[in-house]
Amino acid sequence: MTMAVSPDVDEQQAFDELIAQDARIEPRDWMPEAYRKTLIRQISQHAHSEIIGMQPEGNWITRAPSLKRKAILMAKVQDEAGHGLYLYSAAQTLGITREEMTEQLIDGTAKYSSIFNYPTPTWADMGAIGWLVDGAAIVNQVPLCRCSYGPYGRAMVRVCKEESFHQRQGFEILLALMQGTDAQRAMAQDAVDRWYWPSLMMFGPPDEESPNSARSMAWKIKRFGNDELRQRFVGMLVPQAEVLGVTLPDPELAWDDDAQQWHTSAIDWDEFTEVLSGRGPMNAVRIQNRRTAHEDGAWVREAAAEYARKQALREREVA
Ligand code: FAQ
Repeated sequence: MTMAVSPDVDEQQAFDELIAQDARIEPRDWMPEAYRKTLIRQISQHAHSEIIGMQPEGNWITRAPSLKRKAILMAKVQDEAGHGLYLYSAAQTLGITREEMTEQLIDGTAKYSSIFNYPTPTWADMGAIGWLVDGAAIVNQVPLCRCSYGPYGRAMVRVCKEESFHQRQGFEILLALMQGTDAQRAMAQDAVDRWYWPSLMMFGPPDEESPNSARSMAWKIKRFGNDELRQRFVGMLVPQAEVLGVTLPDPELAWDDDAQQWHTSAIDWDEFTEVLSGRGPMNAVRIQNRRTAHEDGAWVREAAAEYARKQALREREVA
């Protein structure tokens, strides 16, 4: 006599096999509810980060020092809007609507990257964001191109190509400033001093305090832990800082040959917790701006819905 196998057991087994084979899970495949929830959480937070991330640089579009710099900065900020839209679309394939995600962002309940809650008082901040923030984003996101969930992994391929251009443009802004006057060099160093530690926090809490890492790695959503990626990032920055002639603001930073890793000073995780709790320097401004933009765009959504309604009516009349 054969035992009846519940469909869920078969489905779970098929899912586990796909993960074990490093194959992709696609939107119509069965997936455990917790896998779906984790992906919605991570992808929507990532999308919100891109959208909120337009604000610190958007602040400098009208004040870029030349037409060329302005055109480049506009293109970069537009790319960020594009990344947000791919990512919202990827999250939508998991059953959440764009409206729900937007609501969570503007009512302040959704998380987005801590890094975008810091101000951008000088032009050198555009260089530091490109070099450090996009640099961290690349180190974090290249492994996500191999994420087990198809739509997210595929979106990441294009996003990473664009982040790579973003990082180079930031590096080049800093290089130009470092080759300039004393005041320009000081401005570049000051921006690096302000963005360095927050960029290390982008990778998330230390592994032993990261509640999601182990499961996300077992599901092959994340491929590496937060600390390993943070280490890789520091290793990438050290030689680049030398080329730029800037100093990374960590007197203890050194290669530890025994541990085969970078030794750094302690990261101020209290600051990270404060920013995540909504008490960073710019949290309130970022959300308020996003809410205002959403309200100002209401007429566009209404017009589009009305157009779609009329089109559907016309099609029904023709049929
Ligand atoms: N900020 O258990 P884990 C960019 C939260 S895009 C805020 O380690 P997980 C492009 C985390 O959500 C930057 N929250 O979590 C650009 C979780 O909270 P929850 C965004 C953070 O998911 C450049 C809790 O802490 N990139 O820069 C942060 O396994 C320039 C516990 O953490 C992505 O989103 C943080 N830094 O690992 C745009 C990449 N870190 O949800 C404009 C995709 C952690 O349980 C200009 N995401 N949290 O309540 C990821 O790789 C992961 O989600 C991590 C966190 C690594 C961020």
